Amino acid sequence: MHPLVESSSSNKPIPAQKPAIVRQGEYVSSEIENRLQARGVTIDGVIAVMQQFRVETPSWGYGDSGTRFKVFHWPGAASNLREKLADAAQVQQVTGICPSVAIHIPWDREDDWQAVKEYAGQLGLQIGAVNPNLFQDDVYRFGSLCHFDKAVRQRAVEHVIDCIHIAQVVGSDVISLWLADGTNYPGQDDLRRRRHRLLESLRAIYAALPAGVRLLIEYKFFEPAFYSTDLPDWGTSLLMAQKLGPQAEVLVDTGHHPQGTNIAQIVAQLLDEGRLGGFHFNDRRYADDDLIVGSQNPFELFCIFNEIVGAGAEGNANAGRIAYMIDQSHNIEPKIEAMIQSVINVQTAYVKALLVDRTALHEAQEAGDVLGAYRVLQAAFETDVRPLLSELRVRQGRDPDPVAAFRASGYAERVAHERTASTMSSGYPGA
Ligand code: RM4
Ligand code: MN
Ligand code: MN
Repeated sequence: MHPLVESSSSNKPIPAQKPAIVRQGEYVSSEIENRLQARGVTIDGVIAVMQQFRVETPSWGYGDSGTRFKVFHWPGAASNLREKLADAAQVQQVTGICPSVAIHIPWDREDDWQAVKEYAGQLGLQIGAVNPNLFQDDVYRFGSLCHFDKAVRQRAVEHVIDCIHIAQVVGSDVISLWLADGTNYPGQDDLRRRRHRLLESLRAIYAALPAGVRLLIEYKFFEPAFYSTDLPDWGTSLLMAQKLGPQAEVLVDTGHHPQGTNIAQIVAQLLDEGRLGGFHFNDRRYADDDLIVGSQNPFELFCIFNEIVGAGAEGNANAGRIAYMIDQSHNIEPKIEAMIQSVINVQTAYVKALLVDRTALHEAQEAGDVLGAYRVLQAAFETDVRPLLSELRVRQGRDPDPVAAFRASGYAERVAHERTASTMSSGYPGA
């Protein structure tokens, strides 16, 4: 017998009646509620924590982008910063947790940053992380901050300092640094010398950081360089950050690791060192493809949040100041909807991590109950949190289904019609 079907001891025929239909959402939310209540946690408490959660979206995720083989044009895709901000405002409108937008310079080059700040403000947005491009100019053929030519290094440092100035005007407190620097062949350059140049360049940048502005150092194990990459892993980024000072931290791009890497463990180590600056969320199956975060491996994303929530519960200060950012370039999917879905996936992983019974987990761990501990995580991960997230949105006066709300708004059709005349490029190479 199905466990949810009550057994009847009587042999009397069951009178024909309409079956009591319990809406799935009601059933699951009451199950969550019961489970939380047993631990003295309320739905209101979880929702209050969720209301503080913010995810930053990237300007470059709204423009045309693609692979090195082809950039497919999406009708109405944003082709300048104002359009990207207008699209980001749609994501904020339906999710309520995305009030800031990361920018890439010079993809998002503008003359009047004060005006950009005001325009963003009118849309209910602010500018978030400023990302300097150090890979598109011809002079960067052999690198930027690690280049053997001091003049090139100097130029790259100056570009980052320009970005620091932009950040100050737009009111951003994050500079997010990713380098394409590396070599393609053994012997092409001296690896230790490159490291010394990197440190020297980073020191010049760090010296220009105003108080309160953080420098996030991103790593990626390969691409575009194929023999050596100057910032290939979290350990190298952490070493650099530690040499620079407390305003330098590590940025974890979830798509930038070799297959099989345990990202949750990296996150745990960085939290413990107090140097987890932020995330670039995306997913990938093979190499870095900037797929929708959580689309390929939602359990990995959950495990990452489990480390953060666990550290936060123990008073780890770093857990409370992490910049959660999406870094995706949408190729074949509708860009705004893909961004909304990404935000939902991040939110889902986070709320599931909030549902982990930490006391039970700790007890199982200390008792050597391997399976019991795993089952505590599994119980949270397998919880259908959609009703909880719907409840959160409804309490904020939003539609419970952000993708459906966006589709119903008619925005995509409107911009596809209005923006067709645009000839400007989004800034993405090839677009
Ligand atoms: C890299 C990395 C950086 C992004 C560049 C353009 O793969 O993820 O964050 O800014 O792409
Ligand atoms: Mn990234
Ligand atoms: Mn990337």
